[in-house]
Amino acid sequence: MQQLIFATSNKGKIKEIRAVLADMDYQVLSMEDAGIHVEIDENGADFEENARIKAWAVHNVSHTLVLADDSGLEIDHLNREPGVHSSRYMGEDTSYEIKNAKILERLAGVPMEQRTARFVCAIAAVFADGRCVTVRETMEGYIGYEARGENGFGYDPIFYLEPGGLSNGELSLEEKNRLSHRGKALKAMKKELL
Ligand code: ITT
Repeated sequence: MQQLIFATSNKGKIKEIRAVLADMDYQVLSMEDAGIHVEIDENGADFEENARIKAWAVHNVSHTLVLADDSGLEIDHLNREPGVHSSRYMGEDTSYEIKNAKILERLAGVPMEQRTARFVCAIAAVFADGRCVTVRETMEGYIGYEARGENGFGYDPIFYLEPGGLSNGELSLEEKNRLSHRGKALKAMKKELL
């Protein structure tokens, strides 16, 4: 079986990635599995550039097929914050309980039609021969009025596909992968890997 390295240290992402790529003829290794520890400076201007920075940083060490995901949440009422800074928003070590509560507080009193938001996911692949491909997908939805659900990770409990519907934190792994930015980007990337 061929191997690919997915350049992420986010355990929530790797769980979703493994589920979508399960039917492919690839063993998916995290950076930890591959024994690769590189400092990556995610200083790109957008999601695509950051995904490429991560994939190249690992490919330059492994010289094998490497994929990387750069993703985040854009909230229209907050000028698309936290955006590319989603994991750094309020500090990397701040819990998502606190980050999500802060976002709900910043949106207090904002009516539903102005609470639009989207998750964005760019995935870059660098092949063994140095060829590079990037795909990008989004999941459009709303920031709700409360955090709900224990599934998923990060901002999932406050993100709702439809007003009054389930939060991403209430979706099963399969359901989230069917609808999400990452699930859709992975499906697009699968075509590039075939
Ligand atoms: P790696 O760089 O190691 O992959 P990271 O968590 O730092 O891990 P990013 O720089 O791409 O990854 O930041 C993505 C952040 O956006 C992530 O930490 C979450 O806060 C948020 N995010 C992205 N996708 C999400 C999802 O499906 N559900 C909830 N939050 C998500």
